[in-house]
Amino acid sequence: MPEENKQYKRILVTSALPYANGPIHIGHMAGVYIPSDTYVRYQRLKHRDVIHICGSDEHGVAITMRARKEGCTPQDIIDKYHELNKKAFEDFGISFDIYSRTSCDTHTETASEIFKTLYDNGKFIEKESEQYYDEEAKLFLADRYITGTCPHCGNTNAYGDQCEKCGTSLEPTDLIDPKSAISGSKPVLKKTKHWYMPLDQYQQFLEDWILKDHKNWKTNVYGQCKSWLDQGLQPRAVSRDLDWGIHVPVEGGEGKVLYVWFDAPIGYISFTKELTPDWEKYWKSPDTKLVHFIGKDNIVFHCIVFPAILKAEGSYILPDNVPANEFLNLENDKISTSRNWAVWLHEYNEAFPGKQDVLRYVLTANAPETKDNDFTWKDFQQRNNSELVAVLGNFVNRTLLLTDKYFGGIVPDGSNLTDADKEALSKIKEIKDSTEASIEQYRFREALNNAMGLGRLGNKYITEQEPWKVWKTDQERVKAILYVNLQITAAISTVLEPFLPHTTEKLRGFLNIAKTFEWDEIGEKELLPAGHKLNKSSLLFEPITDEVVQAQIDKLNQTKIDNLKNNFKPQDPKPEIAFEDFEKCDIRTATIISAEKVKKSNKLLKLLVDTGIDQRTVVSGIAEHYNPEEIAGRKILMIVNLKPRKIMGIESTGMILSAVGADGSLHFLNPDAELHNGCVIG
Ligand code: B3M
Ligand code: ZN
Repeated sequence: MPEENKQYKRILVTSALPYANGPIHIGHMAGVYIPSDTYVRYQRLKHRDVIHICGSDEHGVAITMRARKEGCTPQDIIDKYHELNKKAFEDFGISFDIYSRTSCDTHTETASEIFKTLYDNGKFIEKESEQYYDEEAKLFLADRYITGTCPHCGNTNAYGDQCEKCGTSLEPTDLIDPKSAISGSKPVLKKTKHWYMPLDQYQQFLEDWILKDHKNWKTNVYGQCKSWLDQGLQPRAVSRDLDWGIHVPVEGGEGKVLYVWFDAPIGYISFTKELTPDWEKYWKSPDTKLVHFIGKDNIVFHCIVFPAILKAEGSYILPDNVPANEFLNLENDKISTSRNWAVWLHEYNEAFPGKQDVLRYVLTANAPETKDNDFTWKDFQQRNNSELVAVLGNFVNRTLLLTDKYFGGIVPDGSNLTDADKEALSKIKEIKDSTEASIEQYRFREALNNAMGLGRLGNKYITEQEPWKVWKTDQERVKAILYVNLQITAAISTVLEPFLPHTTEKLRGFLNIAKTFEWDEIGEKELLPAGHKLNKSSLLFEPITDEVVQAQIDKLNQTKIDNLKNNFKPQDPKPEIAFEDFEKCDIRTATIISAEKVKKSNKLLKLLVDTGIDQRTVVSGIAEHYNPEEIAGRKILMIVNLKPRKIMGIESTGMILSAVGADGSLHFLNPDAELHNGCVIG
């Protein structure tokens, strides 16, 4: 292990447990699961004792809310999404050593045991507080089950923990006219007892452990921890008045469950128990390196709350690193499960069979490692076509095809190497070492770019050496050239395995090698000896067409329209007017005679309209909704007595009436019978 890791004998890697209340999307993959899988695959190549733990997080209000929304039970929800997500990860090639679920018995026992140990050792404080209670449904209300008016912006659909309109975080008692989302009744405040983790008592320990001993953590993680610590830690409830979750295993715990963020991280321990009888070797030995892969919204739970719980329990190790990523956006908009604004992993697997590595590549190359980043389908296509196909795939394909064509697929003799050949070969070690260093520091974007240096090296070398030309005059020389290319190709089949596991497996098949090369031997010794027989090869990557990408963009645009339609709320009515005010408006039936675009404007059309009274010019903001060639002859309604206005230098003498749909589309209005132009609308 590199210098800073020398004291560790094994590595315990955990990936955040996805809530089993919805599918996995590309934000989860970029933030957590691709980096963690890349890291673990590399550690396996180094023959380290490493295990990768994950599973479904199946408690918490998010699941009961989804069940209510879908009209089924929480058990139905977790069964559905646990299986869906487990399969999506498998199909994508995320190589967990175990993917379990927090509804399993081992977890219930483990979480209960840890809670009971802390309770028996007096580590909790017990406090009584007032919570909203629904007397009709006979249950206490979790924050998200209380709605009311936001005191800051007047939004009448604010939740007990947050107003999603103005973003203010709220306490349930802040809401005006609170209502139960269960029964609709007005909830009452009722006393209830809960157990609290006194995080304030671990302030000094956490300051020393994080701020002094872990200055090497990523700045986004270190910074968030510091701001939490600077604010001063407060006691945090570790139980809830809910019926879905792990029941509180102590006296007075009836009708109460463990807070989901108390139980979920303990899932890492429970699942390790399920994986191996040697679980304590991983969780209780100081020569284990524990690494939590998570998204930034989970930093406080993995760096402050869970370590405090384990510190209080006293027998577990704490994480060596928590390399949390920031968030990934989609086409410049926040990924959102509730708005269905996402690329779902299981749908990607279906739409792009055999192209899992393309998404792995793009989400690593574009990973939000230090700041939020954006995924676009155009970038997906561009990186596939200009990096995977044009560089890596092109180099490997030319090497293998030429070896087959000139030497019958046998690795040629590499004894007569020139300085240029030796120079190229010497770069392999440099590239492998830089890839290793970046992975060890959790810099996967940089590591991938370093590893892709092998493709760039090979492409540059083969283009400079031009074996297809040299073959005409010096076939001996071509042996050395292709020998060098094959050594670079062999290195690719291992150094890129952590990033592109499906592709490198396919490549090893072409090279006719049963397994990866020894990581530490790459760049140090010959990988493919002269005389080795290659198999027939095919393309590693195919170009992605505009049509394929447009279909995905159209799908997202349709989602946007569906969201607008499903969440349509009419504008508030305008202030009241007298009938006489309306009577001043002279509205007539009319017909558009001709239409043309207004120069330098993409919104305006210049129309010639027959109002039955006269023919007149009207400038109208309908260019994004109607094609000028298609609307001549269209019947419309028009206000004919508005004062003329100059718009883009054109005098406009009237206004067409139209309705804007929920999806922003614009529609002319016209009567339900054929009428002359000039009929009065009243
Ligand atoms: N279920 C994921 C989330 O906050 C949460 C992670 C638990 S890891 C122990 O979306
Ligand atoms: Zn608000």
